[in-house]
Amino acid sequence: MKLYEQAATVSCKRLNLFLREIDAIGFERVEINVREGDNLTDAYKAKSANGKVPLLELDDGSFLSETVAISRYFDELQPNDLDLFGDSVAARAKVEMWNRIVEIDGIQNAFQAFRNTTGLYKDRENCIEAWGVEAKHRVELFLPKLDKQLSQSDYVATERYTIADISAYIFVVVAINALKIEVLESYPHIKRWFEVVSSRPAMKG
Ligand SMILES: N[C@@H](CCC(=O)N[C@@H](CS)C(=O)NCC(=O)O)C(=O)O
Repeated sequence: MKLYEQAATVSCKRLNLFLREIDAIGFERVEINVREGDNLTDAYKAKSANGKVPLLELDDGSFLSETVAISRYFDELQPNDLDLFGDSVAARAKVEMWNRIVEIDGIQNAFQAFRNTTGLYKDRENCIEAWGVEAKHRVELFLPKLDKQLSQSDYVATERYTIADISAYIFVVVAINALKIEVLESYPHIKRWFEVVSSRPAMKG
């Protein structure tokens, strides 16, 4: 298998947090440069359903896009006892629910805020300042909801660490570093959880 990535990008960091947790093996890494447009070529678009990184090439020559899909593939390929997608019928449903909420209300808005206000990818998309401002506002509306959830639960989806925590960790890092929101100063429950998840060995890779 081959993993096409740009390790420094947020989505690849998110996938790599998952892969390190389960000690994923059996693939080769291919570093590409999305800022320079390596993902915009016809050859890359023919492989990737969304034209982005990460992208996994399977041994049968087919391809998987989307961080969560690739995470799920490795998780089932290499059975482990971490149960990052949940350890019971109810837990799996809650992990799915929270992972989607964090992706849609958190990560997607954070990405749109950053892309539209900085014009980072203006070579390939229309960047609309007002969209970026509104997306940042929606991030600010989502943070108290995440804080409330973490006031009621040790981790984001359940009482155990799951993929929803990896997604939420990445979201909070983008909110702090890219959007300059004072998350840890403003939200005590996010701060408590963030300190716990940041100390996991997989975070140190
Ligand atoms: N929903 C996708 C998002 C992937 C994504 O947005 N990747 C970014 C890097 S963080 C990318 O490839 N950007 C290049 C571009 O948009 O052209 C996933 O989770 O894999």
